[in-house]
Amino acid sequence: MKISVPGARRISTRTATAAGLALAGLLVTAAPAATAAPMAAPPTLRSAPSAVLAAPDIPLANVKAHLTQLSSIAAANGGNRAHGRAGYLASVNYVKGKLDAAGFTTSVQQFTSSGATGYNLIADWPGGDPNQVVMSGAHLDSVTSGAGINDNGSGSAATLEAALAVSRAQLQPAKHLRFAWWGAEELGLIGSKYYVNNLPSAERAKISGYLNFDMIGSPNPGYFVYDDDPEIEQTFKDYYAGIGIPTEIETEGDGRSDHAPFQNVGIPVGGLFSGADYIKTAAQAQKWGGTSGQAFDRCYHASCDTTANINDTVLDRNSDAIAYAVWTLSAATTVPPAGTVFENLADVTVPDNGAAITSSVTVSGLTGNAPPALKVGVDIKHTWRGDLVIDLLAPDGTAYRLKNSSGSDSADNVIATYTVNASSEVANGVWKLRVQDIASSDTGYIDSWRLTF
Ligand code: DTR
Ligand code: CA
Ligand code: ZN
Ligand code: ZN
Repeated sequence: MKISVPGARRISTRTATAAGLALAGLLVTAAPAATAAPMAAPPTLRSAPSAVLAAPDIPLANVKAHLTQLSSIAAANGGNRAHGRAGYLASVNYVKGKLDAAGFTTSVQQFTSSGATGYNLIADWPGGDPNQVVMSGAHLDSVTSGAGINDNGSGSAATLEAALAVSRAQLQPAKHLRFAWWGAEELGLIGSKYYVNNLPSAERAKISGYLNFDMIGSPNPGYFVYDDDPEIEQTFKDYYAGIGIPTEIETEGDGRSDHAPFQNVGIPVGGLFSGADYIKTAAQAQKWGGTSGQAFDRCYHASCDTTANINDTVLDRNSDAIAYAVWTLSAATTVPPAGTVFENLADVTVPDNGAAITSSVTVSGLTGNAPPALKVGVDIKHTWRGDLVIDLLAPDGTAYRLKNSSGSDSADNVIATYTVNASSEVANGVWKLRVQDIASSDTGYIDSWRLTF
């Protein structure tokens, strides 16, 4: 489809291939006064899911510091963190304190089980679509025989650190993030059952997925992914494929941890597991290392489930996988059709050693946020390009630096394509290219520039 707009060069349809899909994108141009002709919706074949805002690496040291704290709490409270014992409530208060300090909205839900008061800790990260809640959880209680560092300090600490990473990043995901630490899992999923049973159906319907992390640091580790919701499963598999670690489907877990109550009411679930009392096979030892013929965790539900009962590598990898899943699953799911281009062909003079000027492009007809790899093509004719500072301004005014000045760069012209992670920006709106010449005696102008979504 050719679109010509007064004052602009004829435009040919751009055909972009994305992940083997040929999507006929559209090149829409806007001369200064013109507004692009209404754009026929480009084919909306679902291209390969775009990458998402890069999740951070979760520092293993931070996760282990939480484990040390949980270990100390157990030591100071009769040697465990079990339901109904002082060590459990102390664990809740530790985790809650970290979350409150990080800006989460926390609440403690009480329930009674086996004659003792139990506690669920729920933490909401402000923002995101309240009708699309991505929830992550781990049981915080141990058995009475020990400190429960792998079962389930590992899941609790990694989930806590992922939440703190959200705060450090001041993440503004499209979907709402909620985190939970469950009580009395060891008595039969009591806390998570209580939460789900007391969640109104309208609130349940808002949970787009629940991710469960119970035993993710096992000393003789396996890399198991829950095989429940396909999208969640694939998300975890993508992460591990990205770091070259083979995974297996988790087969012993249905009903055996806190994802079960969510699954039982139709909420999509997923999660990670590094193994408990089952025995690692020779084939598993071949691909994962460790010891065949030995349990994944020989201290399962035993007093030796201490800070020494952790494999750092699996804990680190699983912690990073949690962050990846939280970032990925909470990102905007509507991405503009690949290959849609908006362009401004008007020449704009750049004042020599003067004020910055801008050239605008009005983006419309797209949905959701801009992609994490927004292409910004610039064509600036200017002698001694080292004079130039170039920024992209999003519709909300956020500036993304494309090029710094460089006194030594005496070459002419800036004809380049920059990639900007604009996934936190709404796609539609007036985007601007800002150019400033910060040194005298060389001059030039913006010839054209474009955005490719
Ligand atoms: N029931 C969990 C340990 C456990 C055993 N199998 C699985 C499978 C998936 C997650 C957890 C587990 C506990 O003792 O806390
Ligand atoms: Ca890490
Ligand atoms: Zn257990
Ligand atoms: Zn557990």
